[in-house]
Amino acid sequence: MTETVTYELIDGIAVLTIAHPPVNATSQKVREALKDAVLRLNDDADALGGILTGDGSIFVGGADIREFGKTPMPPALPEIINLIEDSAKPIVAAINGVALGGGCELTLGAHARIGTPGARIGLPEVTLGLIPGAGGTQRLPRLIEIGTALDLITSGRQLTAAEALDCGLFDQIAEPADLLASASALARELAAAPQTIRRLSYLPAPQADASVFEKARAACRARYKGQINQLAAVDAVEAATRLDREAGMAEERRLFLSLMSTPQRAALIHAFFAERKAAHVPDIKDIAVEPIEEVGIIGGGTMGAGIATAAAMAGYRVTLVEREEEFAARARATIEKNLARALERKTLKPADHAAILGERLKTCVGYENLSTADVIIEAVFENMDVKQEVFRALDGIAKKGATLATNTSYLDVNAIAAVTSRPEDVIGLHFFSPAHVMRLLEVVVADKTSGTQVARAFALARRMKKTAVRAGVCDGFIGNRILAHYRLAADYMMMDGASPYDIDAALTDFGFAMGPFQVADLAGIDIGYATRQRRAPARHPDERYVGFADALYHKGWLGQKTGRGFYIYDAEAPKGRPDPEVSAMLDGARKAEGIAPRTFTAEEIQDRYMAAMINEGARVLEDGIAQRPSDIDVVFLAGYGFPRWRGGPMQYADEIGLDTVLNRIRTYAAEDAHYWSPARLLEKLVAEGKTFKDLNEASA
Ligand code: 3H9
Repeated sequence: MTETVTYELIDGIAVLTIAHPPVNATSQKVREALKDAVLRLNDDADALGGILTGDGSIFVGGADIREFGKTPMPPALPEIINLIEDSAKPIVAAINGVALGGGCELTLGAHARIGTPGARIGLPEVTLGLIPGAGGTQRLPRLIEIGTALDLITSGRQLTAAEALDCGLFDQIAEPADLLASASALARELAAAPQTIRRLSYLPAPQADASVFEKARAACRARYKGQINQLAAVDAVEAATRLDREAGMAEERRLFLSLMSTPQRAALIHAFFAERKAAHVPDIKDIAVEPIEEVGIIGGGTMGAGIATAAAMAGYRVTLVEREEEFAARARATIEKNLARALERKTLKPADHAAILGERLKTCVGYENLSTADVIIEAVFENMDVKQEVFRALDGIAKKGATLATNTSYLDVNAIAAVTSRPEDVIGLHFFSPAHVMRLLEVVVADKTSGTQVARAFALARRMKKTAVRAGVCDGFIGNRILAHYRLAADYMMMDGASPYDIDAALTDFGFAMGPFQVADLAGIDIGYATRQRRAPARHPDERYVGFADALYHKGWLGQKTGRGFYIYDAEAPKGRPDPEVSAMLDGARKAEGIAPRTFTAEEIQDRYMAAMINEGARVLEDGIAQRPSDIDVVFLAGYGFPRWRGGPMQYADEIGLDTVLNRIRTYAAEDAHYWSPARLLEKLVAEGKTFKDLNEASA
């Protein structure tokens, strides 16, 4: 036996502890060692039974995801779990922390389950494009109510210990200090009455009629549009009701292995690792960060109040400063509303809610209230003069070493830093609205920002449960810069003959949460107008300008907030319906420009939109604005509604082939050589036969 699973006999009970940092994943070494340990338990004349537990704060984080896609190495996890289940001596799972995926399946192979109050359990395989592949779909519905099992397996939702006890997944809950003793007592009880040992996969097949599965399939189709593996999960659970033990297990394995080779599996696992890699910023890895306790926020609009909500929920003391008492009161009311919703959704505990409203949150007037803050985040009007004025004032009152952050979404952070005497402390923290809900945070590192401040920003993000991505300074940083570019592709297609409604439909079919014209209406036609006005002086003379939305702006059709934009919003269609008047205006605009409209298939719309996104993504890399292609993917997954099961734009580019993307760009360049000029990096990668994945792997 190797050291990945230790074997210790305590009072006649063998404690098998999986010790394989960081998450005790069931890698080949662990499977091998578990096999040895279970065989040893059964050979050990002094052992009455066994306990299976995890070392550290995690039970088992699942199968080793890094092994997926490689040649399988025996012994397979299902074999080990069968061995545990078939063990003549009882084995109790002592769940000391999270038990996920294969970890949960290991506990289902055991003969009883005891968890600590902080333990969580679930089968998150669907979030990785898979289904449970080590008996989870066959054993869980034999243990708990089949509807609950279906829900857990198709959603990947994790249960708290209390929920697990409630539904019968846990037999007991024990405090961490008592966990092994309780498990040992239970193992002894089972050893004394072997006829009471439940071997889940041998229990009678669970019963459910076909309508249960049809309903589950319909719900999955609606909720996980485009994804295939949730449907396979339903098939696997249904197999448990229809087939005998061996055939059910074989069907689960077949479905699991067939999903293993799909692009969706590759994309979702790429997304998992990409999110974790985004936190790897080489220049800050050795910097220790002093604890952050107080966060100051300037500006109490939707954004400032959202940031304040998120910071307060993360446990920080928060001081929000407004210009006038009335605005401060309004900001407090917004925060209170946000917190009430969090309470309702159980993402905030009543005690924390009370603490925030009682002492952790202060809304007031006057910058002097920020003199003790460790981090100050400015969220005022998006205008350089206004922001510079705020930073001049902050420079005078902020304590030494405080982080001075701007929440600008595109302005030059260097120019903001330049008005202070401490540019090394100035950084961009670009939150996305609503800031207490959206996961993405772009950490914008200006020329003089110190490593300490970057490290503090990542620490803050971690505590606020944000997905932070390092970005460099340019107009729009990573996300908004790329968005500004591919948004034009949609405008060009619209002017050349595609209706905004067909474009939106093609892109939501691709998997985007919303199409670009739906987004324009949601954000406000006035916002897009202001952006075009701001960019006008810097516009390249060869850039094709589409002023159609300007006409909507001048009519006062500002989108959802006025009930009319590209779409009409009324009682009949609260989510919007096509506007024949907009279509007629478009016909007129095309005629005025002498454009003979042509048709675009949904596929061409998707191809052009994606080619534009990937091309600008490559330029962002070329300019050093993003550290690696996977960081761009993370930005789009966490902040721009990109379908996770496609992995992000750069992963998608690899999937369809960079040469395909480049060929498309070159073809489109015949009609607009300026817009469709290929990124040098894309040309270089194609010439060298490389992919974005190669760049990801090469990056630290
Ligand atoms: C499965 O089980 C299939 C079976 O049904 C059938 C098999 C036949 N493997 O998240 P963290 C790495 S599918 C390999 O920052 P935390 C992670 O990349 C699996 N590596 O920690 C990171 O590395 P790095 C189903 C893994 O404490 C480091 O560990 N299971 C795995 O915030 C720390 O990770 C899941 O889907 C893994 N399974 O959270 C659970 N997991 O430092 C996936 C993590 O180099 N894992 N790593 O960046 C998680 O949800 C979280 O990692 C967990 C810990 C909650 C466990």
